[in-house]
Amino acid sequence: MSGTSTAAGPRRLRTQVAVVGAGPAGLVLANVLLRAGVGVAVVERRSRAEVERRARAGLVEHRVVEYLRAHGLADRLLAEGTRHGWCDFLCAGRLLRFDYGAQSGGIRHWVYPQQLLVRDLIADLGTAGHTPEFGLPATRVHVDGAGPARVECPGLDIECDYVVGCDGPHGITPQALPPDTAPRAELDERYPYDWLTLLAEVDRGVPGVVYAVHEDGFAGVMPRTSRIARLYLEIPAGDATARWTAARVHERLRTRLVGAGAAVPRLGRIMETGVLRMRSSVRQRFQHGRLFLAGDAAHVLTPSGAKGMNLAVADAADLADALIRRYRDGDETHLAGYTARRLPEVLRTRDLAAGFLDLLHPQGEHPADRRGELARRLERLRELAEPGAAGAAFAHWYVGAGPGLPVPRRAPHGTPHTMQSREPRESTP
Ligand code: RFL
Repeated sequence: MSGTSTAAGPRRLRTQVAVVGAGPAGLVLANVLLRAGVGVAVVERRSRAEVERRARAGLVEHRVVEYLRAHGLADRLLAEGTRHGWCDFLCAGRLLRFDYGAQSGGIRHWVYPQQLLVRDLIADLGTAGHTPEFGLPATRVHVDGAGPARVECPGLDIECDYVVGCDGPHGITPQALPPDTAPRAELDERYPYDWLTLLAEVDRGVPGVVYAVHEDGFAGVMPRTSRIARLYLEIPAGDATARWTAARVHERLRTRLVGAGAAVPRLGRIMETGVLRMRSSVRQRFQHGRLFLAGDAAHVLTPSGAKGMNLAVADAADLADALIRRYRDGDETHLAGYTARRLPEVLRTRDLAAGFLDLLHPQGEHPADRRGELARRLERLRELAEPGAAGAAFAHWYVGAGPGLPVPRRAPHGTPHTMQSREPRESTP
């Protein structure tokens, strides 16, 4: 597929499903649809190099890994990722080890950086002959009226049966939904916490996630690779990144982490710094006619539960199943029920992530007030870390031990059902 315009106007392409955005949601959806014989075209506004180095998530749920494995999309993740089953809580000078792998009955999640998963999924699409079109932003989406749906890009018009918006909250597709799908006020929440987020080289691998609940503010250390970790530091509301020099970051991390005795790695080069202003936002509906939203385009959560990427893949899995049923059986009821199936899980995840976020931040304007609250936080963290109902429930949620994601039915001979494939077809008017 090429996005070059001609003197005669934009080139046209006809396919079954147009996917806007090559993040985890769009790439999983495209791979699964193609494997089932559904025609797909993916457009992505960033370059391939940019997409493949966009470091964000790192914890991949058990059910997501199983889903990717079932589709032959997890080979490198399984070979190079690591399974994780515990984290440390630091609070009031105490270290509590939470063995959530044991509390979930032996199920663990995986550490594998998002940009590596994205790289693998792009390579898988390439092997199938469907490399996304990079550097090509969708500029308009038409889903109303008779005739095929359309995605407009500079120099290219895609005609399709369905458009799936996987372009994040600031993409073009959320804007194409009517106002009554926008998040209600109570589902569009700004939490009173700002985190500095850093990607840094470390002198040794981080063996498990560390959550430090400290009167000076929250700090977190997340494993990524043997030489790289993601770090979070709560900072005063509205504080700018520029005020956080490497020296100040090191000093704050030492105060919040080392004091409680956790084995914290020595930081080397800081590769990336940003500020996350904690918020969550969930749309009322994730669909309108022939347009469906998946992942961050439909809902943004705080990173406290490490669920954004996992939900994005879960949305993609649900939509892939519904679209495959539509093309295989001509049955549109599953597509119609997409929001009704996905919204409850998204809302539950939002609430659990927000509750966990609150737990990590003792309230109070001054360190002395927050110090007074640490004993209560320690009690609640202990409830989680010690074997019991609260810990088991959290553990199951955290590792993604719930019901598996829908894997399309297989034909009797063991290969996925295929349906009449309509490969992208290009024409120049
Ligand atoms: P993405 O990954 O943002 O991909 C959207 C893609 O759409 C493209 N795009 C367009 N393409 C064409 N035309 C247009 N008009 C377009 N507009 C945008 C963009 O360039 C982009 O490539 O969305 P997706 O696929 O929904 O995936 C969501 C996840 O990326 C996100 O939820 C997670 O990264 C959240 N998150 C975490 N999730 C986890 O499950 N586990 C974690 O441990 C975790 N840690 C994190 C995180 C997010 C973070 N940040 C930076 C917000 C840690 C951090 C620091």
